[in-house]
Amino acid sequence: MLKALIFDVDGTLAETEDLHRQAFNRAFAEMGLDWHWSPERYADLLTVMGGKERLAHYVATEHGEPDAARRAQMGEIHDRKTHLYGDLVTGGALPLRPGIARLVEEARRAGLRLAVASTTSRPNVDALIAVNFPDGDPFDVVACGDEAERKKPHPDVFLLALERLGVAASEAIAFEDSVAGIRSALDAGLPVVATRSRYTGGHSLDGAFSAVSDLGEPEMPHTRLSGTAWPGGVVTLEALTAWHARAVG
Ligand code: XBP
Ligand code: MG
Repeated sequence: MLKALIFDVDGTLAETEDLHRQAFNRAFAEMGLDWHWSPERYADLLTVMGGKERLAHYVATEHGEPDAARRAQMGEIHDRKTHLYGDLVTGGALPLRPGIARLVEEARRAGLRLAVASTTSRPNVDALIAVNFPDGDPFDVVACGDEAERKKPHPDVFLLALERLGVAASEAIAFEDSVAGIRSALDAGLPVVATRSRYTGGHSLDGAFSAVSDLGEPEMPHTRLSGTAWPGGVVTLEALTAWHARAVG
């Protein structure tokens, strides 16, 4: 039986990555660094999951192995970036992606358990949820990158979400936007619906049983990319439940 839905955050609940990029650039500027990540550069850097890890990769490849002072500065940059990201999100510039609010509400009404499993830091998830779910946080469980042993593409954060939900992987469906995220969910034993996002245009969505442009709305159907198609171009709880009964039993 389908008992839970588990959503990735960045690129799945909302197109957040460009706000992360802008927040990094603002933090660099505040610290007097002439570093700047263009959208193209950021798309490349997104092959590294985790903002701290992404920054470390950038510094090591562009500015040489960091010394102690630089490492300390990188910690300050990421803390400041998290703060600036929160300001940008709270500034209200970030709606949920098509179909997210609708499917969350359908699932909540049907008594399913809801979780997020993200690489990002907890304050970022809290800010996004507070702005986009003003009537109250609909998620029973939040599992974030800093709480898991290893970040995506390892399955740890999805396994943590399943553990906290108290459901088996065979009783849940995951939603993801990136190749690393899909791998993470699959390795946790979860079936995956992939919704390609702005920064994952070049990512393989292989392994997802269904890949679509987004979850769709009755008045704005999605584009099917591969795998399972959804009636009217809309991923509904009813259709997910029917798929799960057929495919998982
Ligand atoms: C995607 C990520 C995150 C964000 C930045 O997360 O890789 O690291 O880019 O957030 P998701 P932090 O799994 O939700 O797609 O700087 O807080 O790491
Ligand atoms: Mg993502």
